[in-house]
Amino acid sequence: MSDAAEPTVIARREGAAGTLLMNRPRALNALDLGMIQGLDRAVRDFAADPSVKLVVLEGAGGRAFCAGGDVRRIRELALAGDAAGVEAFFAGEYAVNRAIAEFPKPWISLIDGVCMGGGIGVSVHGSHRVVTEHALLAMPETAIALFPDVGTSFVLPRLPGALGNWLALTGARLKGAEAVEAGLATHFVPRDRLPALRAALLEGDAAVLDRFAEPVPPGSIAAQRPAVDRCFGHSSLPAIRAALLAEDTGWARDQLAILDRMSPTSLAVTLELLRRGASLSLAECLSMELALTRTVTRHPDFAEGVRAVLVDKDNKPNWAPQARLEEMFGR
Ligand code: QUE
Repeated sequence: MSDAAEPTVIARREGAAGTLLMNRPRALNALDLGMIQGLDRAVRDFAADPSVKLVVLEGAGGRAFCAGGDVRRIRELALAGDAAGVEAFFAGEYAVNRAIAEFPKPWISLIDGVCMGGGIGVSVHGSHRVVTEHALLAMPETAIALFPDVGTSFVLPRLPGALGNWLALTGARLKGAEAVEAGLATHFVPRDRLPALRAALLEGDAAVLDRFAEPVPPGSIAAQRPAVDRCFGHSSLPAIRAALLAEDTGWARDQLAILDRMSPTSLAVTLELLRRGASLSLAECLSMELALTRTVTRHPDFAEGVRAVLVDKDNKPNWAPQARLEEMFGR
C-alpha cells in the first residue's frame, strides 16, 4: 500500500496503552502538517482517556523514528511568501511539543533509527526515550540555516557541560548508547528486545522498562567531554573557533571543518538562542523559537540550505554573509 492510502499517524488503543505510529516511511516519517494535526488530536484523546495508562510512540518502516519536519514544504511556502502557512506549521508543531511535556502519563518513545529535529521534539519532552543500537540522534539544523527548535533551546543548555552547544552548532550525530550518555535518551534496549518490551508496555506499567534496559558504560561522550567543554563552552563563535584552533587535534580540525560548512547566520543565531534558553522555561523557549522562525525562514540561507541538502542534494550551499543578530531576533 502506498503511504498516501493509509493515515500518516496511526493512533490506537492497545491493551492499557495508547499507541502512536508515525507512518510516512518514504520520507523517513518527517512530520508534515497532517501528521502534526494527527499527533495533536491523539495527545488530547489519550490524556483524557482514563483507560490509557501510558503512550508508546514509534516510527514506521524500520529505518527511521522521525527524520525531522517537512522542511521541503516549508521552503516552498517561504519562497511563495506564505507566512501564514509557515506559521501554521511551526505553531502547530511547537504546541504538540509543549503538550507532550505536559502530558500527565508516561510518554514512551521507541527510537530505533534516525531521530532528528522534529523527531527529537516529539520524544525528548516525554518521560521515557528508549534507544537501540540503530538509533541516531541529531539536531542538524545549522546545515539548512534553521536552528535547533522544537523546544531544544530549553533542553540543550541543560545537558552536561558544553554538550548542548556542540550538538547544536555541529549537528553531531549520537548513536543510541551515546544519546543515553549525553542525557537525551533514558533507556538503552537492543533492537531484538523491542517487540517483547512493546508487548510488556501494553499492560500499562512503564516500570517494565527497567527489566529491559541495559546499562550504558561511559563511552565516546565521556571521552570527548573534556575537549567539548574546552572548545564549545564559550559565549561567542570567535572564542569557540580560537579554542578549536588552540586544541590542535584531529578532532578539533574536524569540528572546525564542520562549522565552516554551516550557515554563518545560523551558527550565530543558534549560540545566542541557547544562551537565552538556559534561563527560560520550556514555554518561553518555544515562544522565542516561534518568533525566530519568522525571520529565519525569510532569510535567503534557509531556502538555500534546504535546496542544497534536501532538494538538489549537492551539499554545496551558497550562504549569504552573516546577518546582524538584532535583525534575526528582533529589536
Ligand atoms: C538538517 C535538517 C533536516 C534534514 C537534514 C539536515 C531536517 C529534516 C530532514 C529530512 C530528512 C528526510 C526527509 C525529510 C526531511 O533532513 O530538518 O522530509 O524525508 O526534516 O541536514 O534540519
